[in-house]
Amino acid sequence: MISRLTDPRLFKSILAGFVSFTVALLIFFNINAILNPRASYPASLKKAPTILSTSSATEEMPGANERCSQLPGADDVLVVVKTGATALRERLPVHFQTTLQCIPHYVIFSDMEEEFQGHHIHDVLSGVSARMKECAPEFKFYRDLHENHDRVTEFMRKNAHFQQDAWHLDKWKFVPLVERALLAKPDAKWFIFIEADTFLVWSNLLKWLAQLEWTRPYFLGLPVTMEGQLFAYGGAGWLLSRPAIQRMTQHMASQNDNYEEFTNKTSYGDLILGHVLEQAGIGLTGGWPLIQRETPSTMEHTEDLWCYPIVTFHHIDAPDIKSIWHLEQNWIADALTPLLHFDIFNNLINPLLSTKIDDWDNFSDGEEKALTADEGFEDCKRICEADVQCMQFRFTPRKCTISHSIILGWKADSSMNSISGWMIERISRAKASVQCQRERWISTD
Ligand SMILES: *[C@@H]1O[C@H](CO)[C@@H](O)[C@H](O)[C@H]1NC(C)=O
Ligand SMILES: CC(=O)N[C@H]1CO[C@H](CO)[C@@H](O)[C@@H]1O
Repeated sequence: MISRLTDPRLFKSILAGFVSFTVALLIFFNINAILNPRASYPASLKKAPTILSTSSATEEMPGANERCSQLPGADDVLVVVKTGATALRERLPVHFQTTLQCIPHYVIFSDMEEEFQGHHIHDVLSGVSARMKECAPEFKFYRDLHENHDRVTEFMRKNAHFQQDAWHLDKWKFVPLVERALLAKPDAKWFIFIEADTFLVWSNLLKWLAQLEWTRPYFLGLPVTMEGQLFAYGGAGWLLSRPAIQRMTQHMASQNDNYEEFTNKTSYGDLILGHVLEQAGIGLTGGWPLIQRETPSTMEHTEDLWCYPIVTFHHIDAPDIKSIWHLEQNWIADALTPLLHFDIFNNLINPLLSTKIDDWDNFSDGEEKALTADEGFEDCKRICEADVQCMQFRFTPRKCTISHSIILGWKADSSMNSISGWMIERISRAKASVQCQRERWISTD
């Protein structure tokens, strides 16, 4: 049951180039999202279908299950949301309507102090040294933002690069975030750090933490290595126990200038934090597959994940947050078992799969087979049928891509002539054979 798991594919796939590509996409599409609020989310991510898209967007949000705010252990956890003034207008409201309703102790840190929809937002950068605020190039944006604090939306309209600038500034938040979190709730046993596009399955988090010994210095997250540094991928969410933060702040006490200089030279905030924690003697414990950097639509659903609970998703938009949250609320109403990867698959993804969907793409790293100009969708399907493990396939002219894992994927531009199909019977058989006698958790000893 108890195993130390990391996902080896992640180490391969998360290359600096990929990260910067993702960042560029995020930057580009967020500008659209803010300038055009009706297209409520980055189009790149929204090429992925909204799960349960059949339920109308105008539907009233059902209330929280009354159990959700009284779950055992909730008082021992502080949820720390990291965001920025140029992102929170778009992203925070759905969290107020959903998960944050269930969480008794949370704090929101941003790059500017303000009141937003009745919530106090803290400026996590207020304590960065005056010296760095003067000389580090990222703080020009901070100064501009603060000069425009009464009209942020207008400021964003006038500054084409604001998303990029906001992202560059973000790296300065990670270390102060941890220090400020401890000050915000010194008696918390656990601190979980998420972003405004992270979805947290609160009921599962509490069940997970109940199994870990909080008195030990824990750093849990999704392991990534870049520039030789192991760290927890930020957007997927990461956790620290109180002793870990205490050890880090003691270590930092005499070294703050050094770490500010390190931050000044380093591009990624999550990498910076991983470095600081490592220097303080705190190792990272892998939390995959509980902690995910994908959405239900873009992740690979494989049978070996199905008996694991799910704790976070990343890159998630408001409609998907509502769908998963709704499922979680129904779940905790009558189930004592945690919400598993299987339940996400079974309730949100499986109903959307079909033997054939036109103009649909898979987002899969499958195996590619060349086809002749005469061969079509049916030929691609036969290739999949011939491989007993094949779960889905995608036909594009002269190419057939097959995959052993199940990924919903997204709508493809019709110019791509992309047609996807799933092996519905194989998937049903796989589902029927699942027996999660006891859910599997990532434990750390
Ligand atoms: C911070 O980095 C900038 C260049 O990005 C440099 O000009 C500045 O001197 C650095 N400041 C310190 C204190 O290292
Ligand atoms: C949109 C997208 O990423 N589609 C991918 C589906 O799978 C093939 C094969 O791996 C990729 O090349 C496509 O990019």
